[in-house]
Amino acid sequence: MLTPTEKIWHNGRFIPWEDARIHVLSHVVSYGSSVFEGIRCYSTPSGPAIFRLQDHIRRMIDSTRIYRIESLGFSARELSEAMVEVVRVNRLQSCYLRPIVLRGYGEMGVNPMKNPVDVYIACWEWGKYLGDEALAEGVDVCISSWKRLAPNTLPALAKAGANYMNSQLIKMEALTNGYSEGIGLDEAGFVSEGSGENIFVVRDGKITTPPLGASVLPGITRDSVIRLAGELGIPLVEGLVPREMLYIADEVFFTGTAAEITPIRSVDRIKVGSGRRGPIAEKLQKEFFAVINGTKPDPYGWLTPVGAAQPVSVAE
Ligand code: PPE
Repeated sequence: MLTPTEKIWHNGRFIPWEDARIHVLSHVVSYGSSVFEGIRCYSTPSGPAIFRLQDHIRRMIDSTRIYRIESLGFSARELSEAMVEVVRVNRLQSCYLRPIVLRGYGEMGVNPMKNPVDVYIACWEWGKYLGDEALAEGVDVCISSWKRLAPNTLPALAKAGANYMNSQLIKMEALTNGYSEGIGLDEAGFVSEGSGENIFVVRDGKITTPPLGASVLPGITRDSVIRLAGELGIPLVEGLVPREMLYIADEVFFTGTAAEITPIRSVDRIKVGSGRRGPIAEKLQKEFFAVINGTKPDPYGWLTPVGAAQPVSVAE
């Protein structure tokens, strides 16, 4: 169960956790009209630090643009300060941040343009997404019978609430059938991504990840792993991945804010490689965790220290 924190940021003010409520006839409830982000804040020796904050804010603003939300009423800088402040006022060392932009209460009907746009930012402590053992042991996954969003239906580059109805179908089916996670194929039948993770495949020392055109979310962790692989001299391409490549790969792993870098040890009960975390996933994890835990200097500028930002107005 979710453990509440004290405060949630709403349109520029802090409100008590339990007061962050919406009316049942808010546009978002009937029509799924929200965009959101998921961001991790890590505990480092110099205090809490938010991972790739500016990149998450940029993607959130991209999502609002796709859905014709013209203004949030807050600049990227103000949003960034608000996120830092949310962590600070809740006095957390490490947490998960969930900014949500939603079409609120006012008119009913599909047209959202007259409804107010509300911005919330919450945070809470969130442990390991796919179980405590997942990062070291790997997870068992299946190919979903549900495909991902087809191009030009629901835009996959937007992180919109409605997209997660598709993710829920994939996830529920996987769990019902005894797997930890499901992988969606794209409209053409190529590998797309997990219900809440991007995917990477390794064969003969070379990494492939599906391109953005394969109905994937442009993951921030995906981008981080692409960068880390470059730094570590591991060849990586963005390219179409046929389903059966998962069965003959040496390694397969997921990336995501919640899942971080999670090895996959079997797909459809076919063992991936040796059936355990492979050396490339382990190498990437090591580098990734060294940076995010602050045990190694952050050469990428990925961490925003929570201690260093200026406070925004805090109303009780
Ligand atoms: N694809 C999907 C569909 C997705 O939801 C996520 C994040 C990713 C890829 C990875 O993106 P990124 O986090 O930027 O590396 N999924 C978020 C939501 C998880 C949830 O259950 O809620 C997350 O990992 O925070």
